[in-house]
Amino acid sequence: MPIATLRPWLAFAVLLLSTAALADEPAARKPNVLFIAIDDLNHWVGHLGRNPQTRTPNIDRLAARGVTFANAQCAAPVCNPSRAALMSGLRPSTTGVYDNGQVWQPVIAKEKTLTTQFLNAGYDVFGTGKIYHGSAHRDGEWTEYHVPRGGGLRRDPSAKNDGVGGIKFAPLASGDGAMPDYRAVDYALAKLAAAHDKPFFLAVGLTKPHMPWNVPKKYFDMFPLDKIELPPHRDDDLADVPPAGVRMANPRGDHAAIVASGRWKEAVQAYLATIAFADAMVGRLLDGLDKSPHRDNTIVVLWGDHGWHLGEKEHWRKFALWEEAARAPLVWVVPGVTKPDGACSRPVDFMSIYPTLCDLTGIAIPPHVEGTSIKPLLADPIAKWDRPALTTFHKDNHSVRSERWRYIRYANGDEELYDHAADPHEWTNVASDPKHAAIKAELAKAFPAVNAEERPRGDGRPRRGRPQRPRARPPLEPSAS
Ligand SMILES: [Ca+2]
Ligand SMILES: [Ca+2]
Repeated sequence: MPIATLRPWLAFAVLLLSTAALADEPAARKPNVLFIAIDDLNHWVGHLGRNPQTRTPNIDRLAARGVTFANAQCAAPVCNPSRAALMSGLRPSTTGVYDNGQVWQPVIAKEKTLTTQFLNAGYDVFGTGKIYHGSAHRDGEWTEYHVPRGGGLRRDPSAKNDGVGGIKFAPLASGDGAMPDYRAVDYALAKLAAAHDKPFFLAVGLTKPHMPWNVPKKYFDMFPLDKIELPPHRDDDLADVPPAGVRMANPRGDHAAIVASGRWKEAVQAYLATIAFADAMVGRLLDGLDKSPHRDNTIVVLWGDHGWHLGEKEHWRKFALWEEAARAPLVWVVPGVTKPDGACSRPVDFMSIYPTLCDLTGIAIPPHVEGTSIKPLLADPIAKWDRPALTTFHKDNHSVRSERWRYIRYANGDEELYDHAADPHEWTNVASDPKHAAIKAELAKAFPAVNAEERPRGDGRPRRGRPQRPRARPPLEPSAS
């Protein structure tokens, strides 16, 4: 085509592009939201300093752009209730959804969920991967939902075996591109690269570092086994933990098996490797955001759904109310609100995410929402803040975290109190010291007034196909002690 013929087309194309640019960035356009959920990521991220071996350069660079919360606590230390609470604004003690297997859909109306608020406000709401437990997503609460499927993952021949009992780990011969999380990020990158005629809410749920700790071998190679340090722990740590707490620790379960196997350090290596993989996926997302036309008008919030023990208090996994199980990363970058390198030590729990997102985007916070917006802390991380964080695991078992203290009270009345000013690893339970009675009474005010009965496991409908698996753990019932 001769140049002379091209010129009018070029002019037309330029006109189209500039019109699109104008339409894309009107002054009053609401910000987009990039909502990153990371499954089973405890506080082993570099910038929090809890584990100096961990390698999370991408989560750390996100934190350096905004505010990281160093005292962020989950609403429940298990996938399903943590996520159901965060996404609905309703605590486990309100819904009775305390554990995996207790289906949330019958007790959480569509009108109440976070994504419904954004749809109603005119957003396109995209989801991929694991946002709710089991990647559940209901029609009418998302514009589009993408679930990447696994397949083709192969174990590296150097893997000794597949772990110890229920603690599953082994390097993979496959590359990053075979991982379902990689494909979830691919979906998100396409959404970030595209032009949108509405503001968007993009939820990306990474399923690692949840077990099995199977990630490409290069991530294991980042953490040579002979350099691995066990996390700080005391062999006698449970001696001052009351019976209800010892039952949660379950020392004769995973921990006994790991110690007997001699593979504790291998498990630590595998968790670190899996975190490094998840961090690399976060890096891909951030690179995609930075290259996108939405870079300067997108709120980013990153959260882990709960913590993880790797032998501290002779406990493994989540399913407990101590710092290792309750604390998780929470990072916010909010254009026009946060400043770089913000670090907030105020206690917040993940019930804050829903109302904060509403607050930041001009959406009315629905009256059922139990959390509080932390927008004041995003603007000023050392602003005064007198609300503690609350974590619940099964009915009537709660942990309250203030800036200095953790107070746990179990259904049977057993108690633990830890002074983080002197004891960051919660080794010394001072609950029985009379001089702390006033502290306990003050913290106890944060326990919920309502403690709903446990929801039945399953949704009550007859099952097709295989019967449900039995509970992996005994129920936590009040003891007579
Ligand atoms: Ca989880
Ligand atoms: Ca102890």
